[in-house]
Amino acid sequence: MTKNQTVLNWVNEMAALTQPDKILWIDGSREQEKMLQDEATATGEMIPLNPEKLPGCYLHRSAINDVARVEARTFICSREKRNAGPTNNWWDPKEAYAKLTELYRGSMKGRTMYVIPYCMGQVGSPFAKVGYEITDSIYVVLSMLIMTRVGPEVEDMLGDSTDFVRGLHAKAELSEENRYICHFPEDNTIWSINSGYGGNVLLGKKCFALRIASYQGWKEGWMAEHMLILGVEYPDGQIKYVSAAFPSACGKTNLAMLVPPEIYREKGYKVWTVGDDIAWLRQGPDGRLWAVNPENGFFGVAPGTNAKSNPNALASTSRNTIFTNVVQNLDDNTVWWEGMTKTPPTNAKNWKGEPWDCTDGSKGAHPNSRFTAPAKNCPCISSEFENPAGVPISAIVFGGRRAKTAPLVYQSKNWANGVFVGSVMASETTAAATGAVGVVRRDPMAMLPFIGYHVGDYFQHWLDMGEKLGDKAPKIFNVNWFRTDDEGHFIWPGFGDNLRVLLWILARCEGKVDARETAIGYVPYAKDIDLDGIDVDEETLEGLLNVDRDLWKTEAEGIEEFYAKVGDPLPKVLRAQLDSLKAALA
Ligand code: GTP
Ligand code: SPV
Ligand code: MN
Repeated sequence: MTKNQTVLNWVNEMAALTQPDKILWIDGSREQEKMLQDEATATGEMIPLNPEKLPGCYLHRSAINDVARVEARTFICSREKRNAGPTNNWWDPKEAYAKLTELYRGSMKGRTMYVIPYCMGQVGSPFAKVGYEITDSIYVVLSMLIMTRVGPEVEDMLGDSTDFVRGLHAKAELSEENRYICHFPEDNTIWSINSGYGGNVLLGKKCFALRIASYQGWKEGWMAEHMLILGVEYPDGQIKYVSAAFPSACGKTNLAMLVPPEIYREKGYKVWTVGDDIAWLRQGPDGRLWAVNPENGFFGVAPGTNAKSNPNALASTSRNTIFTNVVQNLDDNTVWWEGMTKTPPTNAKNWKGEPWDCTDGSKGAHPNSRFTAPAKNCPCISSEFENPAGVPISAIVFGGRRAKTAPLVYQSKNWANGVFVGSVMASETTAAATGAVGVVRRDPMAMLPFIGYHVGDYFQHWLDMGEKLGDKAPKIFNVNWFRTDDEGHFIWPGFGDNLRVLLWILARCEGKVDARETAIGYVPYAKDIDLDGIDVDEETLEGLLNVDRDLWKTEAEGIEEFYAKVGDPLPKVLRAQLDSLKAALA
């Protein structure tokens, strides 16, 4: 247990409020983890899986009304309303604290309060930051042990500093009406109540590493982004790093763990995973942009993950993994989800724990069912994963799910134009958050639900970072793996074949390949994307690269509307970018 008086005072204060029977300080030891696994097994909160086939693995079922992030109940409680901006729900911090205080009061009676000291980033790294999460959920403790770095070294790193994020989580009654995920950026504080699921409660993840950290990065001159980080290794051994921002359930984990197509593997190409969801980026001593993955595990989407689409993710889940809301195969006590194999198990329970055999057409696993797997399980984890200095970024890639409009890939004209491209991203919504699925919405930099301050200030911060980086700034691109044909089928094969696009991107960064200038930016010549070994002909590729003037005119109207919503704080530079786009389309 820490000697840090600020931590101790805060924990005492939260304990006085929530009134737990016991307080347990989490120390990161295997013994303590085992004790908690056994206790959660005894209560049924965690179901141990087949120890031969899935050693150290557990299944957890969340409450049926609690299966995804709840954006409508997520608040930025800045002192001034203006600072939450038009894309966040704002709540006056005094009112939020008052309301939630009443909800927390006595909520841990009869329960144990766990206090988790954790570090986002490599302990001791200049990027790293300490958080404490108080929770009454063993599931949260066991998940945080996988997703973050926990242990006495974290408390040593903090010393007697007061610079840590204070996270309070209580399951309470899991009531939907009283579910609140509140962020107090000016107080380094997160209060979450009445949920037990994923991004609502693993407070190191979206709440700290994106919402609070984006605010800290703005104040301190660095960036917290919803980005994967990967390294492409060339046959000569050289490795180039790319970070990519796609909205939730739009392919970050898959791209981060990409397996090169066979003909590339034979030549010696490899892809290494540094991170699959979050990147913290700052200018390094050499003037370039460097990135670390602040997480220590993957909280990945289960459905669709299989030995062909993402063998590395599947391998990552082979041991010491928690599965949430997937199918339990009762024949051998393993797990299953849609898209894992062709044939569902016949003797099984669905994600709700009901007998299930798929004959009624219902889904066995929830569409947002997930695995929580240690990063070190990943066969393609980068040798730089633990490097406290991070990796230098050559290219930043934005992308989303667009059935039409966005071409397979294009390059922005310069940093400011790249910030424009990121700021006007749009994507179809997915099951990762509650609400309608498949609706196109603006999702700037894939950060719409994660920016902890005013979106206009956030855009300005991106522009300022570009000024600082100057000619050492990464090049900015946009990709879309999700264009569909008239029958609604994806045209581009995606997954491993996305390497073909990454190689064009990296070739552009080194000035090794030409491109065609269009109204929206530089688009590849079809001949420059290698189609060897796939079932896509050059004509189809031309189609995928097409920039449709009419669709883009409609797009420009959508951007206009979104920018109007951003209001006055919208940087003039971006307004000018929109005007030149319109002029180029006219
Ligand atoms: P979060 O963890 O929610 O942030 O999601 P993510 O961005 O990591 O998405 P993930 O890689 O888990 O992919 C989500 C879904 O998109 C899965 O069903 C994948 O099978 C599908 N997907 C990923 N990459 C591709 C691709 O290149 N093409 C197609 N068609 N689908 C893809
Ligand atoms: C996402 O929704 O982008 C996720 C899952 O990565 S969650 O942790 O629930 O936010
Ligand atoms: Mn995510």
